[in-house]
Amino acid sequence: MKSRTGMALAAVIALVGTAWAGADSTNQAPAQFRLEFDLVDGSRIIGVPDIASMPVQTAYAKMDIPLGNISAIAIGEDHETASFELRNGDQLKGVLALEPIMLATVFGRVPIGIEHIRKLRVVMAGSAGSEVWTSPTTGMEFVWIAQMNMWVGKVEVTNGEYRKKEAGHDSKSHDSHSLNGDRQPVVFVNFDDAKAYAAWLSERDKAQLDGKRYRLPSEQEFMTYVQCGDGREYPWGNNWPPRSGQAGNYHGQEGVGGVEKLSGYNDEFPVTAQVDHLWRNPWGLCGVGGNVWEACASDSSGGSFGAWRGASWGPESQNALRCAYRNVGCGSSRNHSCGFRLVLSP
Ligand SMILES: [Ca+2]
Repeated sequence: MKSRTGMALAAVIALVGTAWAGADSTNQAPAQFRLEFDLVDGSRIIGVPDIASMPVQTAYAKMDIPLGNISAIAIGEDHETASFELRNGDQLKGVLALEPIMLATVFGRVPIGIEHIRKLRVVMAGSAGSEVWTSPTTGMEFVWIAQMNMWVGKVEVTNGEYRKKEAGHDSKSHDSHSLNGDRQPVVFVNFDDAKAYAAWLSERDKAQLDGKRYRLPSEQEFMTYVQCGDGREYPWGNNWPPRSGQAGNYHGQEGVGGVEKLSGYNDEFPVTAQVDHLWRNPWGLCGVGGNVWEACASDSSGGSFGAWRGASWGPESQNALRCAYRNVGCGSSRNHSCGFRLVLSP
């Protein structure tokens, strides 16, 4: 523990604007943001950056974009060109003039040069999506949604996680594409199967849950996290059609079969997608729209069926892709496009 004198000295140094290079220098970084880097070698690193904006030269202007306006940046293979996804839905291309970013990580301070970066995402620290709970039994991740005062499953429950309870479960295949991979969402489960799984996992993780339990979300809770607090029409925003790579897994041009496909959209997943590969919404949740219809309860007791929500990878109408659309098909049916996501709450 640092002495009072040390703390006073640090305060003085900070006051006179001198760089403080001691062990606590990470505290000087703009800690309201965290950056998540996907690196060229396949590794991932998370930390607090020492910058508050990104300098970019576009075809028409030189700009300095505050991190708070940025959702993600993909870096081209030339290690220079960058595609920005902004939080308001705008897209921007340009050249990044970037010194290595100093990142305060759990390993200490690490410089990350642009040549190592494939993609980076900006997460607002302390906001939804920045804190994760991991189920000890399954490894399933839940993100803290402060606006809801509860944890929501980051992704849909997968075949691998479901088979920890039902070892023989088979999610089958569709048109010779497997639906049964460990990281694909479990399908051929109904509302009662999902409810039983939540109860089983609550029992298995009980010692760590501190009185909380896993359950199915209510339809109202689903509406809150699919709209991310801004009343959006569709899970990705208000634009129609969605932009490729910036929505979920729907029946795009890559879809199988002769049924009409989403115009101008290609998500590269002909059937269910591995849940980790899906577009992430502003609250840090993947696949809330598309991939599989998710079983929701009528209220937050999680006890009785409300509706299937969020649409799927299969052919759906434009209306069915809206956040508010309720698929009130039978809760006891099992098929290739219906699965579920869990929440964790008191
Ligand atoms: Ca698709």
